[in-house]
Amino acid sequence: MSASPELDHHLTGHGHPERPERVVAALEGVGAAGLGDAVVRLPRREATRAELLRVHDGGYLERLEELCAAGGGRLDPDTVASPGSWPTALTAAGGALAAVDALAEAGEGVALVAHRPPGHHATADQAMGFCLLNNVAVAAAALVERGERPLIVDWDVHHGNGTQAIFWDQPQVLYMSTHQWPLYPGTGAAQAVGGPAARGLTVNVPLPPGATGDVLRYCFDTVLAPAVELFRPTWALVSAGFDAHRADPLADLGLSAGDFADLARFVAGLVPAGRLVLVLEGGYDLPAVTASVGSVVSALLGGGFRPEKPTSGGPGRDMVDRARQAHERALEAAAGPPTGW
Ligand code: OKP
Ligand code: ZN
Repeated sequence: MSASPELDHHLTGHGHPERPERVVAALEGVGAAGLGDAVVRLPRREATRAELLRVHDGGYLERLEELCAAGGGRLDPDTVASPGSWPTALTAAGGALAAVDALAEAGEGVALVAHRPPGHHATADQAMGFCLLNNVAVAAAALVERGERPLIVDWDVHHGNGTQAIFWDQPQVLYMSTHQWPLYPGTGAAQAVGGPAARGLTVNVPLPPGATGDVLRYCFDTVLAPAVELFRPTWALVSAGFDAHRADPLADLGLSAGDFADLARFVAGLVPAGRLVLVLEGGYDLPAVTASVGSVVSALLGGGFRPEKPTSGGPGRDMVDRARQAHERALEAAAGPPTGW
């Protein structure tokens, strides 16, 4: 696990949902799972400039660092930087890198990266949607550099437009997102399937308000699993937002902590043991974050913490079917499988 709430100096201002207490809530979940010595805390480290440059524009990094050094400021209507945001963001991206390194070294285990700010809306050269640096993309790019083929599963309730844009035409990365539709940021239509060199390696599954865990499980079974069978990822990274939880104040999906546990176990089964990293994205109801993180780590490490039952009965299977059809058409239309398939 990588987390350092005591060194979190990214201040978003009174009333902002993306607040330091979120990481404390996530850590409480790990504690509630009662796994004891099975959980180790990785040493904190910052991402280097070279590691960030694999996905971010150099000029953007300089502007962001300077803005923070000059006292901070507003980057978009709901994205702010404070003086401490730069080192805190470097530590969040560094946490994702440290998790990859630690698992590669150990050859076993799973990693949870619980830092802020989140990352999946950050593009190569733009902060937005509470995100400054794209933590999961930085980790995926490090894996690609090592010749790996990462799968990114983004179950945050918002579409990860930044991650999608960064790997849009990159045949070594498979990106799949489930997200409420319509909702911020407005990207992630099922018809968005990747660039010419990576057609079908972006998989978007927009879902209606009220969708429950069974709809997500159906999606993972019928859309994610077939894509994974073709792509054969060597690692899995999860953009693990917990704002698809039914209690979240920013969105209207109907998941429970138990659903996130099921999804995590499903993703773990898609890659070899010791190759799964969960990176915290959103999640704004603190008790829901605690219950969800606790359930996920417990499910992955064989504990019995399961405070909320899985859910079912909500709408959205038809949208899953449509997304699967869009993905199948993308593969048929590609003039042959792109490199990487
Ligand atoms: C970040 B993450 C527009 C509201 C925009 C931004 C939400 C960012 C979510 N009027 N809100 O994906 O959880
Ligand atoms: Zn979100």
